[in-house]
Amino acid sequence: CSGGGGESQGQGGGDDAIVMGFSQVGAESGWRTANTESIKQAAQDAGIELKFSDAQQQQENQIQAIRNFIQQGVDVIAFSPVVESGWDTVLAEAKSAGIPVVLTDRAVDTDQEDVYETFLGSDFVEEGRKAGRWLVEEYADSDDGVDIVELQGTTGSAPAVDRKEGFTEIISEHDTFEIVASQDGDFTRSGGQEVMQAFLSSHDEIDVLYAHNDDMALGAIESIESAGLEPGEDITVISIDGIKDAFQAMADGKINLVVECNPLIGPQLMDLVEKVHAGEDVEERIKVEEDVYTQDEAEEALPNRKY
Ligand code: GZL
Repeated sequence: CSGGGGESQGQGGGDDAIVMGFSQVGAESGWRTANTESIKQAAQDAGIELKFSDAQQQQENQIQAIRNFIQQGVDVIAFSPVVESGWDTVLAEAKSAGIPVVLTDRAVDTDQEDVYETFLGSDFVEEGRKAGRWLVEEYADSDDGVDIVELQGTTGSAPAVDRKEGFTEIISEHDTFEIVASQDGDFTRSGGQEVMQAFLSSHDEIDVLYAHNDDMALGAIESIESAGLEPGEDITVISIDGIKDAFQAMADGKINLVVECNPLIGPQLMDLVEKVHAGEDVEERIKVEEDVYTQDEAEEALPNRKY
């Protein structure tokens, strides 16, 4: 695939360095910040010239960035699509320019064939299942109904769609559980705080909060405490990502479960970019390994957390 890359542009890495364009979703969460740092550090370590663009969670900014990369004739384009749909045209443009594309973190919905080489990212459906399985176990002996509020990630994004799907798949096997409210908090702390505040003012009885990421859970915890309730006690809190602040909140008894979603995929991504650039075959789907952590494991795990 080196044919489509054109001359290497700009400074750094020497004449034969791979030039890679990366369009990042934004800087909306602790997970995203760690993901960006991992990608930048890994590019530097690999001697890859990285052109990096932050889209501030706007799809049109990502599409523009990808077009700029095509214009500049980069060797490889990688990106984390903020939402699943709306990529067909720009992916076709990269393909006709002969520039290979690597998807990271989030997936796209497309019927087009061969418009990207591989997708490196977590299994968000499984992350949702893990959250659901723990909850079913936790409330196995409960005779009462369990009312759940759900803080969804960005509407239309793969993690929001899939984490909802996996969680619902598991809890719907039991009639104990009901999601009484579900709303988009955009993966941010402010979004989580605002939406949880609305949930609390419109629901007298909330047993569980299921947040699609830690930043929304941490924002929601502030609203729960402002309402005079104890997060982790009065309301069971389940979250996904595994950033340090969430582990600290777990150690403080305010979050009950964290499902890990590993952002540190920079080195794997650079290996893939080198293989793709060299025209080597790569697997179509590469999943990221990750765990689940309960409150009693938080204290011990905290010092070893890398993000
Ligand atoms: C998941 C990633 C999500 C994180 C959020 O891989 O796309 O986006 O869970 C981030 O923290 O905003």
